[in-house]
Amino acid sequence: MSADCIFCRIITGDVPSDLVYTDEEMVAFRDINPVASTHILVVPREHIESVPHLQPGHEGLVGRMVMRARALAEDEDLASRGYRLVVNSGPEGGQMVPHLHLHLIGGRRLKDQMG
Ligand code: DGP
Repeated sequence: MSADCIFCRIITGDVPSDLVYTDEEMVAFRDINPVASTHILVVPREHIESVPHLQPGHEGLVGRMVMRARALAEDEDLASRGYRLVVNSGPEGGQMVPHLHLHLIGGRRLKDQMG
């Protein structure tokens, strides 16, 4: 928990969000600035800043975040249509919120955006 972190404040409920999933180790909520009809963020409860801050022992968490994104994509009827999972990391990776998160984006044909 980091008091000045917007995602930590969403996790504690201090800041409202459109939650779509919650369990003991992660939450998922709709992005405030969606870029497609489905844009969900899968966020660990633990305040991990970014990919370089992952430690040995986080492998299972990261795997379960991906599997949760897959389940949410199924809930959103995206499994056969396709979707994108994105992790931005650090300033040059386009990360705006320094709390690790996985974007699930889908519902339209996405452009090639490899930089
Ligand atoms: P990134 O650039 O990968 O760090 O993406 C951060 C995303 O977080 C961005 O798409 C907008 C979203 N976001 C930022 N603040 C809030 C908030 O207060 N609520 C919600 N639901 N999303 C937020």
